[in-house]
Amino acid sequence: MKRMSKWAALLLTLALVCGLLSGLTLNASAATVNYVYSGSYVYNWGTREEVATFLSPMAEEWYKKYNTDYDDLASLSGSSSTSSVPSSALYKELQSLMKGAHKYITSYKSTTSMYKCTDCEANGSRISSFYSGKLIGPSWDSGSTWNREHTWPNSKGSGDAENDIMMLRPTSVSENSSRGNAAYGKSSSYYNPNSESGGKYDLRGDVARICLYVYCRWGNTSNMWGSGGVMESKDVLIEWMEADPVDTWELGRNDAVQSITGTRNVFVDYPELAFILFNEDIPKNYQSPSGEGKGGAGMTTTTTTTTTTTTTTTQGQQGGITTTTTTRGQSGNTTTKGQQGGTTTTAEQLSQEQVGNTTATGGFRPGMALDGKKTTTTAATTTTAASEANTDPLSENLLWIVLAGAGVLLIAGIVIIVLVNRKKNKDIIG
Ligand SMILES: [Ca+2]
Repeated sequence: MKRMSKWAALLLTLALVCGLLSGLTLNASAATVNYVYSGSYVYNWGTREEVATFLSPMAEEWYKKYNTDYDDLASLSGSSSTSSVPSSALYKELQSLMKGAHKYITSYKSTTSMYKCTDCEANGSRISSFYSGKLIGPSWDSGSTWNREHTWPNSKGSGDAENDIMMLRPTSVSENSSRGNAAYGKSSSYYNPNSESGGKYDLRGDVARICLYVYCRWGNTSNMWGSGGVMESKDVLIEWMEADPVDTWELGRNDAVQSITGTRNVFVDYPELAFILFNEDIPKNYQSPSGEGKGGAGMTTTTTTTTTTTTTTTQGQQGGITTTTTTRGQSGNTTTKGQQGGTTTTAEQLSQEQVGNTTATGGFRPGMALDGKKTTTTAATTTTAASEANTDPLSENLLWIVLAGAGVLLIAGIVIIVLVNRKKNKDIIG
């Protein structure tokens, strides 16, 4: 009996060690984004042409805040007929989500001082011209060297969207004029958005996702297609969405725009929804910020994520700028959806911030709960360049194998102890 008790103790110890190792593995798979702020505005932390294979912490919090996620949205129907898409359930839900979250609408004038946050690269001090990537600004020179490109031209009914910084992009004067008001497309007489960078950058998916944003958010459905619209055809849009996946620069810009206006371009976070909206198959092994293998027929996953936030520290990297590191961790079968369900919320209003000559409010910071308190605070962090890591599916599988093993060992230990005690009691009675 003594020997059996020793075995039980050994098994329990093994289970505890396995559990500890699992915890270490969990931390090792976490991805981080170091958010750098100018007032309440977040700098674009991304890099052009670096494919985004994870959702940013700000995005994760945003979807939690609006009590929705990819699965909710992907369960809604679109339509294979472009004329019917605007009346589809998915279109209506996307419009409601992006419009409802749009708390602050930028003025045309104010955008010039915001591009140093939204269109810089990796927290840099210069603006990256949209089509060419040429460095411009960041100071506004009244349009002599750079100006604002209406990716959805005014002449095509941009209307209220005219001042929306999501759509309005900074460009050098020359590339702005070479596009003119032409619709984007492959055929002659259409504008190829890659023509300015000499093949260095692929902007096809970028422009497709911006057009989809205006199409849904602002309801501009009558000027979407053909040479009189902004996109040659649905087929070209779908082809470009597949050929040019979201890069971290687009994702970082989505965070930056959210910090200004409160809303996001859902097609940047979940580009798969564009395929569903038009009843098209999601390409197999499609790379996207969801990072969860959503693409391809029959691919399913139950993995969800949780977000923890580390402390805020000021390093003066860009003079008075605050840096917050947010860690994105994988969390097994737990679900965070609906955590804040049923609560009535309003967008967190931060104090008024000066950016250039413009005053603006809006947005919320990563790690902030809806009541403005930090959700979780852990160890302090230092300021480093923006970085991220993709979760390796193999290490995730190993993690769950280890966790399952630990669980089996733990249960086995408990059973042995119970059996030993029962036998002990019988011996005493006997
Ligand atoms: Ca691109």
